[in-house]
Amino acid sequence: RRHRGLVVFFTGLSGSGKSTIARGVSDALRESGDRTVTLLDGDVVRRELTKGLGFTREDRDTNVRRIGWVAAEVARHRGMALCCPIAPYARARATARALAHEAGAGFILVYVSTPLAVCEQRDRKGLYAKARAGQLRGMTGIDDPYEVPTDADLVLDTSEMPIEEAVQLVLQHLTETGWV
Ligand code: GGZ
Repeated sequence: RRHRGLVVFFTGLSGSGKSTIARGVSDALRESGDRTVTLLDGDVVRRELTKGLGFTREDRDTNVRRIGWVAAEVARHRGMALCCPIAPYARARATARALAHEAGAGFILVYVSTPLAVCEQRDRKGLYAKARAGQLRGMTGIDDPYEVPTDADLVLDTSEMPIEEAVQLVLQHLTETGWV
């Protein structure tokens, strides 16, 4: 069976659970062996692909565009690319969608909608505390925008379910829509 390529694009605040869900989906799909999966992990991307970029609007747009471009190239060759940048701007997300479509691939937008209060409570890297203390400028959700998607294919709030359930819901969506 020859699949069409697919980009699964997770967007949401820092600490919302995007990477953890994407990793879970990636592991499950690799396990089932049906598709080649490329996980464009956030930390790795900013270290290898977009090193040197910061968090201005321009740099975030460049970051998201490069991720979207690589994901589209993966999907052009019938792979499945999972990516999980915050991607706070609707226009940059729309560009990623357009790049996937131009590559003849599908595009699924997963909005990880975990509320700011919960992400801030988790604060795994201490960035929210720094932002509240005025030691970090331009933290998404604190003093930098996050444009809530109006075009999400799936919305998952990890404060309302365990990660495994969020992973299952993504896999279920991919099955129902015929992608796996
Ligand atoms: C948001 C920031 C910031 C600012 C550093 N705002 O929880 P994390 O640590 O691991 O994930 C966040 C990551 C965001 O990078 P992205 O490439 O996903 O962002 S974007 O799509 O907007 O380009 C966070 C850390 O970097 N981080 N400073 N000011 N997140």
